[in-house]
Amino acid sequence: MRGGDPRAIARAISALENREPGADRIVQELFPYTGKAVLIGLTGAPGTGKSSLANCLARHYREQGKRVGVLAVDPTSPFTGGALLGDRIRMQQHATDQGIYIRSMATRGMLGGLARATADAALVLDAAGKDLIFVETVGVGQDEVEIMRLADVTVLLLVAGYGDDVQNFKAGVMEIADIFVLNKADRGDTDRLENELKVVLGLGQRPDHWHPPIVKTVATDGAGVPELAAALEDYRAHLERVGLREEKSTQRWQERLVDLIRERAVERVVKAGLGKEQLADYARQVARRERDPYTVVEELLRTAGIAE
Ligand SMILES: Nc1nc2c(ncn2[C@@H]2O[C@H](COP(=O)(O)OP(=O)(O)O)[C@@H](O)[C@H]2O)c(=O)[nH]1
Ligand SMILES: [Mg+2]
Repeated sequence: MRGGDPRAIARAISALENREPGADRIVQELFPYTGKAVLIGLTGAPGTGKSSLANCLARHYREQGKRVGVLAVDPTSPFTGGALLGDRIRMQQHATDQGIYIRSMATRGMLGGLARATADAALVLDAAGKDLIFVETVGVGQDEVEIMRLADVTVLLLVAGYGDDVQNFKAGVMEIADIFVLNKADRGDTDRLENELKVVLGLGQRPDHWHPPIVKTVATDGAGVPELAAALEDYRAHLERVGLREEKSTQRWQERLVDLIRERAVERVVKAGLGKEQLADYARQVARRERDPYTVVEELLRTAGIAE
């Protein structure tokens, strides 16, 4: 896997995704080899061109001899979503190149865990020597927000005339993305969108003093991709310069540790016998005021051996 063998990478990611017995050991053993890759989140509404842009970026960085991973997080089923079929066709041009690894992450089951699975997959790709890892996700929903928090840098794609106007996320727009991409610059009124965005961005100041740049791209022919790569490098250099890289990473791990504790606790309670029906029974008892929720939770934790 560390040599970049795609089949070994796929096996490791699947084992972690499915929480196969012994999967913990994979992370324990590969972890010392991680921390080198830069994780780049590509987010934006469906159809804004995230997959097309990931494809362009992958090509751009492969030409520079960098190794690239792409994780596509698609909430739609991999078997029904047209987008994924399109992704596969677009990505097929890289099919014979071992320096690039592409994987789509499916939605998880009852306990969620999509964000955790994606984070684990990124660790695998990091240990496998990828220099850059792109994570594509539509920016809505709990999972997606969690996934975007994993990224070292977040790129938000906007398309002129798509209705997802700048006005919609006026508040906090500075924090949403580190770099704004106005894709499909070959059509639509991109200049107007750029001006609107500039006005909104001009109103605020980020705590890290970064001024998010706006890059225009055409992901179908690669226009603007070198400029986007330069912006990514600028941001990385900025974090290094102001000494924020480690601080941000610590912050991220703080959140992930809490997520993992929560996930493991739920998992143990389920393993100790809390199925869907039992959960419904407990809920009914609480709803009828036969029992209070805290006593129920303490009892469940005790059964799972977590509480005394
Ligand atoms: N005209 C034009 N079409 C684009 C551009 N980027 C992507 N597309 C098209 O938009 C559609 C959606 O792109 P896709 O990359 O699948 O978007 P995603 O859902 O965000 O991953 C596809 O048909 C692309 O060929 C662009 O810059 N200009
Ligand atoms: Mg896509």
